[in-house]
Amino acid sequence: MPRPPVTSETFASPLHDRRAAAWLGLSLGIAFTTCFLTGLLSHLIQYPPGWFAWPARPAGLYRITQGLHVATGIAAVPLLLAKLWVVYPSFWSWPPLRTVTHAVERISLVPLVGGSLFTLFSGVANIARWYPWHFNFPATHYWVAWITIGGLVAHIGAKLPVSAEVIRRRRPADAPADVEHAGLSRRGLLGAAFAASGLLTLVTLGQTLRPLDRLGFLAPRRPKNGPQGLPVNKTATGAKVVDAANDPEFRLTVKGRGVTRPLSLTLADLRAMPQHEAVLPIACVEGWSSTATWSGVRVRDLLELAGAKKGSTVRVESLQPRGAYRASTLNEHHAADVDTLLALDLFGEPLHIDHGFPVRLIGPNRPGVLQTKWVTRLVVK
Ligand SMILES: Nc1nc2c(c(=O)[nH]1)N[C@H]1C(S)=C(S)[C@@H](COP(=O)(O)O)O[C@H]1N2
Ligand SMILES: [Mo]
Repeated sequence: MPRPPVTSETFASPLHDRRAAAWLGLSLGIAFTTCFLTGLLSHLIQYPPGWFAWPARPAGLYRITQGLHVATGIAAVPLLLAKLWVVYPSFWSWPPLRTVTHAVERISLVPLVGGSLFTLFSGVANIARWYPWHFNFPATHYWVAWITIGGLVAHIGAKLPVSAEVIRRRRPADAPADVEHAGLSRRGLLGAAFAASGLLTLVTLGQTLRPLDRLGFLAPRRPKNGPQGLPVNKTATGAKVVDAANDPEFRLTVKGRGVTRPLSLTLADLRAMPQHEAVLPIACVEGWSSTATWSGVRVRDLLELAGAKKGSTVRVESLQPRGAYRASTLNEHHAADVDTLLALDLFGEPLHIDHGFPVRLIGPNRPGVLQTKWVTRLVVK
């Protein structure tokens, strides 16, 4: 085979070295695994298979797991870029495929590198609410994550012995000292990658950690921006519910196979029922979260009034005519929880229309997308 003009030996920088690759690889492995597992959990909660029922307690658990998902994804961006820069000479290694193991290892780089770039880019774009694509984000992000993790498992299998050896060993005495080379040293590169990673994470975490709020200048949602001191993702105008929400004929109905006494209640009827207060966060899948004091009617009280059986699940439907988030389901734990409310008030005042006036669902330990606004119907299964 003729030798190509560019091979791995063309790149002689000491930065492209195995120690840097191993340390970056270890950090990326931890970040990706955490990001994948928390993402998988979020997917299970939103599209639960029969064997899975996400508990209602602890109330703030999803806020933590999803905060971790977004934080580890963001932290991985500078690490991945540094890692690709460190290892790109080996993409030109010659001959391209030496043995079967070498072939498997190299082919697994296609899903690994392609998948990593795709999931990180689409995730960050989603947080920034920028959708430069036409595919369904959650489904594509989810499936590409599996492909990426497949590539990662193969890659770790291939590289673990070498990397573990490199990391365990101290720097050999005869290794070329960094200072001999002009430009960025290997330590400098590693330091810069880790610093960028930490800083990016810190300035984005302001969207979920109140003490970091003032640092959160990269966070698109801040805990206190928005009407009634709470961020809004979908406005009433955007959801096309303004007229229906302000209609004096508004009714909340409770119906379905699981109900013996169907209900149709006015806003005044709801206000006349026992009111309960709960301090609960909105924890958006995009990573921002914010705690608020809500009050309204317990879903379990309504179910009891309607004669629903214990352990019922409930579909909560919005006035919103269209859209993926116009309805959500309460599993038996969420439907029965004392803090799962159809809220009428936020911080002691009637809900702002962008927060779901006249009635919204709020419950413990639920992703923001499942806290349905402008609720008009409960369908008991
Ligand atoms: N009907 C309806 N409810 C909805 C949504 C929606 O698009 N339509 N968006 C959800 C999302 S993604 C989040 S994070 C929360 C945001 O609640 P907030 O606007 O009151 O802060 O509402 C949820 N409820
Ligand atoms: Mo959300």
